[in-house]
Amino acid sequence: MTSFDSYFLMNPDDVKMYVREKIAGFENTGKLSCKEIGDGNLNYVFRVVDEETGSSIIVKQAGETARISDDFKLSTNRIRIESNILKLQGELARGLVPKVSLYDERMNCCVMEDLSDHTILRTALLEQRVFPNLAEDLSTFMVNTLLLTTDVVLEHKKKKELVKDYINPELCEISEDLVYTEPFNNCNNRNELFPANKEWIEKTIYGDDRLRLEAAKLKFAFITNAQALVHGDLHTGSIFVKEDSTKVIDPEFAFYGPIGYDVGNVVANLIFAWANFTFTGGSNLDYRNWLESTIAKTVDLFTEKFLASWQENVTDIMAKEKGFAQWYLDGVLADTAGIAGLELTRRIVGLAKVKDITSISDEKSRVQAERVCLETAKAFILERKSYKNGQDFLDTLKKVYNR
Ligand code: SR1
Ligand code: MG
Repeated sequence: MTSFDSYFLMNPDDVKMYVREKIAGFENTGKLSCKEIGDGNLNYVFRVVDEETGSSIIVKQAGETARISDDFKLSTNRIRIESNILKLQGELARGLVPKVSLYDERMNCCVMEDLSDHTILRTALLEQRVFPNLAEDLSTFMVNTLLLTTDVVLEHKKKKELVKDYINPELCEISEDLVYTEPFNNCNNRNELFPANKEWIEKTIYGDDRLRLEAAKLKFAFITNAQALVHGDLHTGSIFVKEDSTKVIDPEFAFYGPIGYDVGNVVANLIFAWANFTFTGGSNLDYRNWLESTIAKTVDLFTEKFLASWQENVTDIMAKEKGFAQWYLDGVLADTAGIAGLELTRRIVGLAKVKDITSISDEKSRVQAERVCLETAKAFILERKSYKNGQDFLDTLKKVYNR
């Protein structure tokens, strides 16, 4: 009989036993099936189905290294962070994250709602599917989980407690390396440049002193600006969608960091979907129009809801000074632009790629897609203080594309 009293990495048979032992409703069932379905870079995700009733559940377990590479030795504590923050985000942004039913600190796993009736947003966008509520849902998720965890809203000692609870040094180090460092100098030899773009990237990215200086400034803001409890990895692979529902998953990179880290990741990854559409000869104009308006609307609705929530929820007396909300928001939008630029850069230059770009099979088209994303990224990083609304982001993208 397997004991779940001390940690080991489970296989699907272990997970079936685990679920029978731990989860009410699954104890006496005659037939369970279990499959590892994870496609993320870090953890193992098992889907367990009761074949008699059709009920299903997800078990997510952390290994001591990253799933994609044993190079990354990681604390299994990330599952505690993920379980806790999903509960908190579930309170702040109702209906927009999966429900967690169990966190097991010995087995370093958690059990949560199965969202198999949803699709990963990145996959759905590559299929050119439209989700009318996406900008509404993502902007609500970001405003509620971000502004409401800042110290302009929370009592300051409570906020500092949260900063302590969500210290996440190893996963932050991954972002410090993969997002803020390696794409600008290949210092750890982990970058992978598309061969036909190698020389161009070496000159345009590694060879640009001004760009590297701005990336350095953004890096130390990421490390020191404990502004809000950010998701920390809010790309389109961390979002599940179906027609009338959006669920944000995988917050294991959560920590107290800049609000723009989440907003910038969303913007950049929607731009990757745009690049895929544009450079694979996409002709569905309804989809393109929806995608472009979603990029702009996500920023604009974020801004609108942020200012409305500010009026309603801010408690700090100095934060209520006239002009302070707009000054704070301008900083968030500048970070959003800078971080969107960093994300666009690192997913093309660095280790962790995105399918939107790697699946472009025609060499010339992929070269062009990468160059448009990287030139857009540079403008976002270098001119970040000039981005004030969603159209500003689209204008840069279109200007670069039409050059
Ligand atoms: C070693 S982890 C590589 C990337 O996958 C995660 O989803 C994060 O984006 C991280 O940077
Ligand atoms: Mg993930």
